[in-house]
Amino acid sequence: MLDSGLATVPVALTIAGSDPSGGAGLQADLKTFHQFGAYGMAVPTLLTVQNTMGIQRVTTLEASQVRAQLDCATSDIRPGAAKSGALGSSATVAVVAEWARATGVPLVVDPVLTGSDGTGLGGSEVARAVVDWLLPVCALVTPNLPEAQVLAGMEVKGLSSMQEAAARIAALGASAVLVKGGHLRGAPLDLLWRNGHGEVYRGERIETSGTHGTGCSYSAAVTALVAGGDSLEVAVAAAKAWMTRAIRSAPGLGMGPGPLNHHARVD
Ligand code: PXL
Repeated sequence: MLDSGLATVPVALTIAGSDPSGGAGLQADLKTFHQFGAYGMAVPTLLTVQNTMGIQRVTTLEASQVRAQLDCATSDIRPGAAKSGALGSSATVAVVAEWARATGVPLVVDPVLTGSDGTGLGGSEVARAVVDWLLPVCALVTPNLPEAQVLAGMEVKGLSSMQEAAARIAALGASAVLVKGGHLRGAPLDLLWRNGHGEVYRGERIETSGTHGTGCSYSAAVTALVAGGDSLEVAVAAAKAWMTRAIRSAPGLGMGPGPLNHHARVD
């Protein structure tokens, strides 16, 4: 049946890499979409061989294969919002940027320049392409602190430098910037920057090693909520509250830094 455009459920799409251990990448995104009540779609860009102890191998799909998946799936079912994760090549970054521009689907960009174990997921050429092509078309970019430092070209170590970095990243073309302060000492705070104005979201520090896939899941939660019609401000607040619960109740799986609890309650 043709998509009537009168979907009764929010539809969210992830364009990301596969983590067969299920804690990060598109597997984490789909679990998060589901938990937030969205119908999830997933276009893989690369396949990793990994578990909680690290990434052993990365196989990047052809950009033309990613384009064909995107066109085929989304010309049938149009997502209300999409997110991108690890894209693997500058050619795939170009495909995703072109798709977002042509369709107008709001795109949340997780830059995945440095992850909890970002080995082999990007590189400077991919990072350049994300800045040049993806930031200008995105609805939101969600760098962690090390990524904000790379994107803004400055040291970031507290709220005032987070604000400065967010303004610089917005000047690169991003409509909105969520700088995630999880790498700060003390209580983590995140900064949502848009229209020259910042909103601070405070969280609590949880001492745990169960943080595999936090970046993926956070941006996926925001994407699911935006797909359902929430504003970025509301989406970030609800996503952050869920992240805190999901990290606190991490199931303790695996021998390395384990996944969070995707079943955690949504407000
Ligand atoms: O968190 C960054 C990330 C993104 N995508 C995939 C990953 C990871 C980190 O492990 O595996 C597929």
